[in-house]
Amino acid sequence: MIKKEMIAMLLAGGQGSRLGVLTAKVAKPAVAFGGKYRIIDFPLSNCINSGIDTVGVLTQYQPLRLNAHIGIGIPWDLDRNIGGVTVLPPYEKSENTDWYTGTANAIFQNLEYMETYNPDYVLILSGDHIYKMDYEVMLDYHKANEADVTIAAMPVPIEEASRFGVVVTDDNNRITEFQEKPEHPKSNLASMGIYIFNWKVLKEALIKLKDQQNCDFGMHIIPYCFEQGRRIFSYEYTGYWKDVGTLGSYWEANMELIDIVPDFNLYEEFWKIYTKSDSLPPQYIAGSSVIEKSIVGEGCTICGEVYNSVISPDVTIEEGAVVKDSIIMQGSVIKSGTKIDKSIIAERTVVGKDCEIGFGESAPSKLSTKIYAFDLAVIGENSVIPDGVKIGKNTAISGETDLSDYTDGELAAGDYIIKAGEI
Ligand code: ADQ
Ligand code: ADP
Repeated sequence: MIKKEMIAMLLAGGQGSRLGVLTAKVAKPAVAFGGKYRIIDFPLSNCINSGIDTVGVLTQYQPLRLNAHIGIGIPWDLDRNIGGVTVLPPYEKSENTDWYTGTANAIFQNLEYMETYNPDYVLILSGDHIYKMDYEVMLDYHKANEADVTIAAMPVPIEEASRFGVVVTDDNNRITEFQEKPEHPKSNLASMGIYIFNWKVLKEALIKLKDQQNCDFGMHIIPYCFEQGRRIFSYEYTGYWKDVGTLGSYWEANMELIDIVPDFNLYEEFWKIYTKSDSLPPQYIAGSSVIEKSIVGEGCTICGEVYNSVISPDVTIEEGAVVKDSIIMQGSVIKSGTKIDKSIIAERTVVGKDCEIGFGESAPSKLSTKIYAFDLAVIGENSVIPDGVKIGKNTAISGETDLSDYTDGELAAGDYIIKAGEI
């Protein structure tokens, strides 16, 4: 194999349980985003835009859609014989066929893969963040500091800092302390979960901690590197970065795309976001339609009204339907007379005629308030919502639920349905 200066390892196996019904059937990195993309497109595009041509993608939870999406990496120009993108599921190795137990354990189980490229540096990435970053600039910074480890970090509101790894730095940006999701954060500089390691340092740490249960970067590898007195630096980033980890942040990040001057711009020529997309006919906008401030994907047929919304490809919105402040994913059909407000409708869902989704007072939620307390109505993929059904705010319908003859009480635990006429 050809030697590579830096390879990337993209962690894409987490469940993303906080996205609720959206990740019931797919891994979080494969969730649709921005009308055309899937979340993993952002780190993958960053890699290719940064000149990194060798990327291992570590999958685990519900990998099918992710595998189908990545394929052999053609959209990202990663379909090469040397390097390119390699999907690394836990069960496809000759030995050590265990499931990945933690992020660092997942990387450890792929030592051989990394070894083949004999890299000087390994870049560790998360598959579930929306941002643009030139990793080459981060590498230059890493080299200039003669660092062993560089952690990308950004300031966050202090009250949110305990969701993250938190770094404390000296005047030279050398990290003097690292706290993983601390109850009482000592700083508001949050680790973005993006690390550059000198390969030798990473390898030594992974082997040393190989018997550590659930070996994790934030919990174990970084603290171990401190113990060893390694030079660990913070690379401060101040651009747009979003861990779309909750339904609220996922919805917000989508909505931010349709601002007139979006904080996160999908239209920049010099930093393209690549994705695999189906070959679809052009969108058709009928005379009866009204569309305001929205993203509308290819292959859509819009006959109704759409305001402030992100509409993925191949969606049909029939005449008399009104969609507002919502995300409608690929292949869904919204039938005539239906009104949808502040909702997320996952892929290939059919919402029948004269439904009302996302209206009324907040439902007394039987769902985890941590996940659903955003006043959003969320419908999982492949659902069939019969004519005339009303589904209130703070409500989730799990995917593939055929509600055509539902009666109250027949739904899976945690779902909350408001029957027609109940609001
Ligand atoms: P978390 O956000 O908790 O913290 P974590 O659950 O460690 O992130 O997952 C990181 C990435 O690895 C995700 O993309 C996830 O999908 C993937 N992943 C998780 N388990 C995996 C497994 N077993 N196999 C393959 N992939 C897996 C981390 C850091 C914090 C930092 C935040 C920033 O630990 O210090 O602040 O990221 O978001
Ligand atoms: P997710 O990133 O969606 O939470 P996981 O299911 O892998 O994906 O969970 C990662 C970690 O984040 C878990 O330890 C979980 O307990 C924790 N977590 C869950 N909800 C929240 C939240 N609202 N804020 C911070 N951390 C959370």
